[in-house]
Amino acid sequence: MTMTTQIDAGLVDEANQQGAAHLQADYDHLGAVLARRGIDIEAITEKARDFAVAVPSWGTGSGGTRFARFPGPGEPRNVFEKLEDCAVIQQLVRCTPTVSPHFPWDWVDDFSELRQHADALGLGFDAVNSNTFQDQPGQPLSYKYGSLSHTDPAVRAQAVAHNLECIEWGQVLGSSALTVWVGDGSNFPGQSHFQYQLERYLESARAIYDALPADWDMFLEHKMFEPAFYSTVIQDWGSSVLCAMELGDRARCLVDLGHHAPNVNIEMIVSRLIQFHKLAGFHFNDSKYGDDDLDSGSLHPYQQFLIFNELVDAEQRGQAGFNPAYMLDQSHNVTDPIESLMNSAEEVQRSYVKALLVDREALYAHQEANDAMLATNTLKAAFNLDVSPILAQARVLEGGAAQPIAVYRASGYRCAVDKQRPSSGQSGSGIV
Ligand code: LRH
Ligand code: MN
Repeated sequence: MTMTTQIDAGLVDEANQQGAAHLQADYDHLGAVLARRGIDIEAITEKARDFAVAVPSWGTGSGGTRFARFPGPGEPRNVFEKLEDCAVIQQLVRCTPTVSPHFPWDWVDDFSELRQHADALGLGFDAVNSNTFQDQPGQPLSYKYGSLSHTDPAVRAQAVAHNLECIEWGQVLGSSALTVWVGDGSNFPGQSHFQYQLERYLESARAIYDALPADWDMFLEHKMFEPAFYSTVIQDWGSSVLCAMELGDRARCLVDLGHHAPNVNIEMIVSRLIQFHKLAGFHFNDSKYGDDDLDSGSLHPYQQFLIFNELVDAEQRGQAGFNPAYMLDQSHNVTDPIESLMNSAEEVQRSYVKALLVDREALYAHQEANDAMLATNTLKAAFNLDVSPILAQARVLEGGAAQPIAVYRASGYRCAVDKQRPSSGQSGSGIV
């Protein structure tokens, strides 16, 4: 089936042609630098071409906060249009072949039709996300006081039933994992009994786990706070890994970078989860204060690199049970979501490629010798390299754009969809 492209392929080729000589010069220069370090740039570029990170369907619209949401032009009005925007991202950056859907935001009455639409756009589906943190119109029981851990067994049963439905819809889409994030918690000391609440959560999570198809995994997503502001049932990786161990091998922990207190050593959490075969994957984003859902690598590129340093180390050590799912989870309040998602996918790919350039033998030797200075400088020697030529070359070799944002802007795609998609005019507030 020929894949429908959203942007005129001629425009992409023309732009790549214009920059080809400069890209080749930069690529050859970087190749010479890497060769001096005994690294074959072609081998690294091959790895970059295989790298993939999923796009969150909910990231294609303008995001907002509890104060306000300012819709941008040409917002997608349904999941079909969200997929068309995801296809633009994939056409230009070539490292986002899958989309992570969120239900019921992406609910449709015919999921095989949705799958066909994605197939035609050359897209697949990554982990599906359930939602028991909002009440839907006509929903019998409210999640105001929680969902999987609610004191009322009827509310818990309703939340479990929703998760089982998400699995059914995900199976039609060809997904093989369910991400479960619950906002359950409390706002006052004494409001909840911590142990009883977690026991109720585990009883519900068990019911979901036992209903998983044989080839499916369950991703538990921890979060320090919000919407609960005193305690959260799955508040940190400790609570998450204890529950994942309690449930079984196919329950693992998803690390959303923004769900940790400032300055938490996330790369060490990642190392722990890898060691105990409990790393599910990531929701990449960046943050300065809370769960800001800012663009990946926009504030803490070194932390993101250090996380990939742990991931590449595990990959190269052939760590058992290591196959993390990489996904973005961001809220685009002031930028064009397509531009932010393209940029963020590249920044995550950049962290991976830089981590591939770490001289691990030298690093291990410095660690064994307790030579802290040379050990940390071995990491910096990789991080300080500008790998942009490798990322651009990988995109061009995969049929994408050397300069995605420049081509996207030249295409006028946003103006075109703005005409096709009359705005809802609803500003309102909230993340989507
Ligand atoms: C919670 C979260 C979760 C999603 C939601 C959109 O903060 O990170 O992954 O369900 O954002
Ligand atoms: Mn998340």
